[in-house]
Amino acid sequence: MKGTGPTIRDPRSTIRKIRSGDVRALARALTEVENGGAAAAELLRGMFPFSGQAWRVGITGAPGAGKSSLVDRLAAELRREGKTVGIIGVDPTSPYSGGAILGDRIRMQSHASDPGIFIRSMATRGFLGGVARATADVALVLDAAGREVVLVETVGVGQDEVDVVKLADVVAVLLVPGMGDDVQALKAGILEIADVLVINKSDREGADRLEQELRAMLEIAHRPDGWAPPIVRTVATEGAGVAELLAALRTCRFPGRAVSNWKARLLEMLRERLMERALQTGLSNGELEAVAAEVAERKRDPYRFVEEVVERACR
Ligand SMILES: Nc1nc2c(ncn2[C@@H]2O[C@H](COP(=O)(O)OP(=O)(O)O)[C@@H](O)[C@H]2O)c(=O)[nH]1
Ligand SMILES: [Mg+2]
Repeated sequence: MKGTGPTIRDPRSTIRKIRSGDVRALARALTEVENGGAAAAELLRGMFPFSGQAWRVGITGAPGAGKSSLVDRLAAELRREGKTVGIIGVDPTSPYSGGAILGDRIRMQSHASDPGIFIRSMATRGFLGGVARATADVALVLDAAGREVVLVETVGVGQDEVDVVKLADVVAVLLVPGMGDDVQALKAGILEIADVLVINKSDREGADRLEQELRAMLEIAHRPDGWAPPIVRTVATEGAGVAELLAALRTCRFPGRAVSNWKARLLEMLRERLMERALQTGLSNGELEAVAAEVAERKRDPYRFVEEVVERACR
């Protein structure tokens, strides 16, 4: 990933430009941050004091559930309110071609000429610290750039996706009618992250049944914080239910979440940084191979070795 696009020579002037609304500077900074380029750390440190203002909304669900369509409608609704919007698309199933997911680009092109909406599609491979780290950093820059709402679209409910949406202040999980037994299978995963449950494609048959299943699920399974996720029906393609969804999202306030999210993120940042240090100072690629061979033959103690590397890295 490294080496794509021009590098940033003067992070401080870039930050000034971003703060004054320069979207080209913003785009360049995001690339630098995404790729973990040379100026990334300084950019992030410089942007951090301006962050903490945006409302960050995560939208997740299976491929084809209608996330992009819904994000598109949510963005339009927010624009009507006069809010500035940043959109981050994290979608490993969509082909990534030159900075935008093709389908999303087409679906969202209604906003193409509106500077109040800034869309960023992320690649999902090749990040040093993982997609979650890159997405969180991109969201932070959009936040500090003055975007009032940041919408994050991510596929699925696997661990990676959970990590990605964890950066959000509120998370909507999209379900579609006709998934039947899948609700049972998804139960644990859904409840872990859903602040609002969305039945999209509710123009299709089976919306009533899905809602009944979800209500039954919510009656037996409770979140540790006692929050019962509201259920909202939408037809993203027509914009139906979008205002209701926005209202439901706005009822979600979780006072402890910022702290628990930062705790997870700090640990992740530390892990990444310590690993980097260990690789720089204590452990070359060749050495790892050699040591692994010795350990496999019981000629070397792996526990002692790890201690030594950590000591060297932290000196
Ligand atoms: N019938 C119906 N189709 C929808 C609805 N929302 C999205 N779609 C369609 O479902 C397909 C996938 O939508 P998309 O937004 O790309 O889903 P994503 O993969 O979750 O981002 C597209 O063909 C949409 O037009 C809906 O509410 N009703
Ligand atoms: Mg999509």
